[in-house]
Amino acid sequence: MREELLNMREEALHDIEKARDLKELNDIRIKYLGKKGKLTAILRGMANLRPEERPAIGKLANEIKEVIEEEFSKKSNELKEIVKNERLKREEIDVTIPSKVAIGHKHPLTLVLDEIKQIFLGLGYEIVEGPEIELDYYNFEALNIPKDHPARDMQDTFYITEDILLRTHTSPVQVRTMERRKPPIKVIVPGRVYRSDEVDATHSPVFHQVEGLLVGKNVTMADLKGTLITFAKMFYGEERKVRFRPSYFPFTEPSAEMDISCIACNGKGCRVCSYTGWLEILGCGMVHPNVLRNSGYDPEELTGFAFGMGLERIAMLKYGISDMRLFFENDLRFLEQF
Ligand code: 2NL
Repeated sequence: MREELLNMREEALHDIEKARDLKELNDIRIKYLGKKGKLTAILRGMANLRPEERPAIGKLANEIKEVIEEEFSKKSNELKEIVKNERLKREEIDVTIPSKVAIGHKHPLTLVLDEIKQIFLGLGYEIVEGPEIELDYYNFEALNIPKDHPARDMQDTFYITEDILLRTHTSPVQVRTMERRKPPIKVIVPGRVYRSDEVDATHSPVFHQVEGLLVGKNVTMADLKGTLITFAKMFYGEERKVRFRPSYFPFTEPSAEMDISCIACNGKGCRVCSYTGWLEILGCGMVHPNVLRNSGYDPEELTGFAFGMGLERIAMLKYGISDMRLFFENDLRFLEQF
């Protein structure tokens, strides 16, 4: 019986050693230590032993049981450790791997506006904004555009009521600024403006303007020219030629259009400049005496100049974009190029 016990011990330890997973190990435990297990079976045979042999065999059986249990528990911990390590390996996350989060960037119109703002801030201008829903008075009347003026054609404007409309330019903000403050005034006014236009490559019912206004004592056309030539060269490059052509706006007198030598052909003439060598980039003029009077200023005492440009047009010329609709479609293939 002693022999039997020792053999079983060897067999059990060997089986435990070979177990490959917890399920197998548990089956081995049942095989040896379970109610119907081998150890139990051997111990049943104790009844046939002589009484004086029983204590020694009983002691050995208990020792063997303990050894098997100890080995079983060691092996069980080993297998659990292996399972845990495999799982850790499988679920490993390397937090140092660079993630491919797409970082957004500025819209081309914002890029161009930022650059324009920076130039005028450098020249001592202040940036002012105002309402997109305006009174007829500020959008037209105060700007020397009376009720019967052709620029007031209903087709060119979105009216909300008789007196309230979507602004067609940012000039009403300048009028409001003049009303509120004493000169000198030196502001640029960027913003969204509205016209009742059909969408095409060069028109949109919503677009953006940057206007500027300077009012003070002894302000002349020379100040206007100096300022706008400086702007054109800072924005488009020192080598650009600049010219002023006479024009008409109801709110300025005299009025002019400013051109730069074509950035595509350098003035030789090409499709971009319609073979003229020049690109029109803004309108400007000396503030009309009626506009100064409407804002509470005495035109005998104060004068000023003003200018306005379309942001979309400026951006199209700068980046060589041929269709204005691209700015508003938000197609990433377009936006990601800037
Ligand atoms: C253009 C031309 C212009 C102005 C805007 C202005 C504003 C006040 C008084 C006088 Cl409050 N003038 N603004 C003057 C001349 C031209 O814009 O082609 N814009 C896209």
